[in-house]
Amino acid sequence: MVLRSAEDNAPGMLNVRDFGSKGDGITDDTTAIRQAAEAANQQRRTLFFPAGRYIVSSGGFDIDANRTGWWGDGAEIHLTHALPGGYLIRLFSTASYETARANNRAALYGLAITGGGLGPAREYPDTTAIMYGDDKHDTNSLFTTEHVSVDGFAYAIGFRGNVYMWQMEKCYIRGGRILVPAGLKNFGERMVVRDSVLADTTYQVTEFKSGYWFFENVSFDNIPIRIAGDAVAWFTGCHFENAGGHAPYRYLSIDIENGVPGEAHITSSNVVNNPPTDKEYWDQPLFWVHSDIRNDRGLHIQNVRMPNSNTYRSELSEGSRVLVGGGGRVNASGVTTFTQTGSQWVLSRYESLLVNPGFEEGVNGWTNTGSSGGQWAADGSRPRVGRQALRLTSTAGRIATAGQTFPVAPGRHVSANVWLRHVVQGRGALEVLLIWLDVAGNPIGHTGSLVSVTANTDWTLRTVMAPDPAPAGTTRATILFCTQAASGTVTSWVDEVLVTVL
Ligand SMILES: [Ca+2]
Repeated sequence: MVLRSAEDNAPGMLNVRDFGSKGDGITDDTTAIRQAAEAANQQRRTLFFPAGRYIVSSGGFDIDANRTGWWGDGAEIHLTHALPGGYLIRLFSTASYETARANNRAALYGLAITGGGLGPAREYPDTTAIMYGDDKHDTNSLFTTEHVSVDGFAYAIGFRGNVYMWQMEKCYIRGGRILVPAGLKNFGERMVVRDSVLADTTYQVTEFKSGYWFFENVSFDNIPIRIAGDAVAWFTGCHFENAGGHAPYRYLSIDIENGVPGEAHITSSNVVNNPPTDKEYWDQPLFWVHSDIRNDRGLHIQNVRMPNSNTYRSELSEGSRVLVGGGGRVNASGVTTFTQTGSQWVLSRYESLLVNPGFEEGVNGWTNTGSSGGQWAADGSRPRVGRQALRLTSTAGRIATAGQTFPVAPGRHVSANVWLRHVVQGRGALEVLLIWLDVAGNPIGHTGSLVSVTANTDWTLRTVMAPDPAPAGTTRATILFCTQAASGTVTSWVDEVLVTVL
């Protein structure tokens, strides 16, 4: 028995130092911790780790949360090398929520679990820091992990077999993916992550393939997330930052697994990017939804804010200023963007407010009422997308136009992505503008030219955004393409007109 001060020992707990562990950062404490953990399990008591750095050289510590738990007070448990295919700590329970009063306390508390260091080159490969559940017990419920940090493992958190009514609170998971396999038993009922930080997996994708996940007040920093199959995830009061930007890494991907698309709800949350550098321009939509658009699974976004500042920009590179890609189901409302740095968004490239936005049905849905002698036609000679584009042709003094009207309320911003091509034999311009309309359909102002193309230009994606929101009295707006020649002949092409009201 080692002499120690009374305050070292929390009431009712076994002290790991009573079994010979040193926690000095040098001594291998593996054997002492195993003996202490076995005694704690037999006596149904919590094992206490006083402050210190406990070195372990092997893993496979199994903790029955119904009988015992590990609590630390500024204690670090450091694994000295990788455990290929293995785990450091596994939590399971031999009693379910129906009988398990013991499970109501935290099974892991106040511990730092450390491995090889941060970054893929240092994290222990094929090694899981904390594994939850097993194949033997249908009773793996009410696990709580609290005030625990993990870093330095390829897999920070793993699940197997059966886990439900599980929660992780006030934890800091840095580096290392979270992997949730398909087919968790009990449907993965009520899996909660609260007031925590998941950070820096450097393009390693954290995956949820089953379970009902509730993330509340969680920061996801530099973490691409994939929700697939039976998994459903709710994100409330969360912060998504800088998940990856380059294909295929996105903030959040909804994917089909075993024929079933995942589902995610992002509510009252922030989405931010660090300022792009040369290497870090965002070239992909932030969210990607691969689902059947006819069912409700997919992505649901409500009250999401994308702030800009000198520190953060919601800005994508030329070529893809799109919030949601992939063609699946998207429901969105209350998405707020800030435009002071010129950032512009289209909500979803598959949710244009226009009829026939790609001219695949000729000019159906479009009008050319502002034309003055210019020609307009659907043209299959060189479409940007699909079989046809719109062609506007003008000679000196003539004007060719095409426009379409869509609903918009006062105070809303209109944003569009559009592909433009322009061939000038002489002198002339293609201009894009918005005309605001009142309830009677009369113009109550226009934006002036938002895009003006005067030089020969092959297909180019342009973002069109009114600098001011729709004025009072607006009920609809017309997006208008206008080609005008001062001399010679000017021909413009337009395709994929994707209009979003923000
Ligand atoms: Ca087309």
